[in-house]
Amino acid sequence: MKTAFITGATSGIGEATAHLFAKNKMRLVLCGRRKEKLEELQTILSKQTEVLTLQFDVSKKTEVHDAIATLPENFKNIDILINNAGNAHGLATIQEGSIDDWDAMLDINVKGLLYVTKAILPTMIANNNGFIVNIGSTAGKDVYKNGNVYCASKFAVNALNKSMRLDLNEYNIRVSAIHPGLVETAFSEVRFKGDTARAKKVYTGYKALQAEDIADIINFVVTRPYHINIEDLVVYPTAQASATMIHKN
Ligand code: 8X3
Repeated sequence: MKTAFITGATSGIGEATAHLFAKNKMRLVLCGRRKEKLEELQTILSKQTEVLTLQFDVSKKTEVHDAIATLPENFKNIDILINNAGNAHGLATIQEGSIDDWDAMLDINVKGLLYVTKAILPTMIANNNGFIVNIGSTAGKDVYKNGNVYCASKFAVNALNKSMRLDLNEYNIRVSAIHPGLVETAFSEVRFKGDTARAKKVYTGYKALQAEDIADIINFVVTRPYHINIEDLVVYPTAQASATMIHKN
């Protein structure tokens, strides 16, 4: 039985991936900030597989380190790390953007991914086995107006995905990224700070990707034979041709 460790498991792509992995009988370590949501997932998914939940904030390095240090023997040997936790905060020009929003995005999307990876790697290296899947974004491939720091954080994920693979090559560790375009999750509600009407507009007039679509692709990537390492996959909804071109009805 493979053990998968998922950050940001309490919503969106992370939650959908947890459900699919449970169905496929992977042992799960589910991480997030919301205790009640983690408990709810544990109750549901424990019916299908072994589940451990860890409550911490990826952007707090001590919390990350301490939480991962508590992993019991049967959950310690992580085969698959899904670096999924990430958010957008605000959508504004550089001159108008909020420094607090910038800090949050860089702390969660970049530093958080690094803290978690650093804490998990010693076991993967010792085992000479492991798979890290970084959830980036099409915003890490192309910039768009007002995207500035969010795009920069996802360009950093893209760079880290490539460089981790170089550093970990000699340890037989696979490193992949998935870069989704518009996925209909709580993403835009967080970006627009609870403005649900504005968030909803992002996903109307066309069929956006669903969290389950990306979970399915993650599952495809991690279930290839071990000699196959997909560098990355860029995934758009059919109606989206680029970061800024979306055909809406
Ligand atoms: C999510 C896609 O287009 O909002 O990362 O940047 S986008």
